[in-house]
Amino acid sequence: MLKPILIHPDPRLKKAAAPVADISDEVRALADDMLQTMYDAPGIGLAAPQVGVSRRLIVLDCVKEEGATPRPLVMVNPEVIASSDETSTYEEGCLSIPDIYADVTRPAEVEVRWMDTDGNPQQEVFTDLWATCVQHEIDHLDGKLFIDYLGAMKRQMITRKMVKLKRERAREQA
Ligand code: GNR
Ligand code: NI
Repeated sequence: MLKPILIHPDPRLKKAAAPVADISDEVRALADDMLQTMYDAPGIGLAAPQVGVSRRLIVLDCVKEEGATPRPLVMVNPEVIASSDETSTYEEGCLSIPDIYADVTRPAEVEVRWMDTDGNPQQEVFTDLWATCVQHEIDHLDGKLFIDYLGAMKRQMITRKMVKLKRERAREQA
């Protein structure tokens, strides 16, 4: 089932999410809905707070080449346990901030620990777009958006644009 994606500014996107206490069928169903919503958007990642659920759950699939085998990853309670000193800069976007893109510099490699939907602990080193995306998603769990890395002026300009977009969308709804 597709879930509506919250658009910035929204207090639910600014709140730190609580850990998932136990991996239930409800959590697995939410992860399935999030993957479907992410692919439909289309996006390469999605965090539970973006669909209004304040829990530490993210999904991602950064395989981009047309025809390549997809790699859907579901991470419960993900944590960055190590980051490289080397950084990389990517032009980031966010499904909660549509049609806005900006360069963000982050550690080039991160080691992430998480729980899969079978309750098994997992750990992996991510590089390139995967590293950027997993850090972007974990930021969502801490109530942080990529525009928080930009200067105050740029951020304010983007926020104003989003307020306008939301107003227009609300008007279309009515
Ligand atoms: O679809 C997305 N693309 C993207 C591009 C560069 C860096 C991060 C991302 S994540 C984003 C989907 C999203 O908003 N996830 O929270
Ligand atoms: Ni995002």
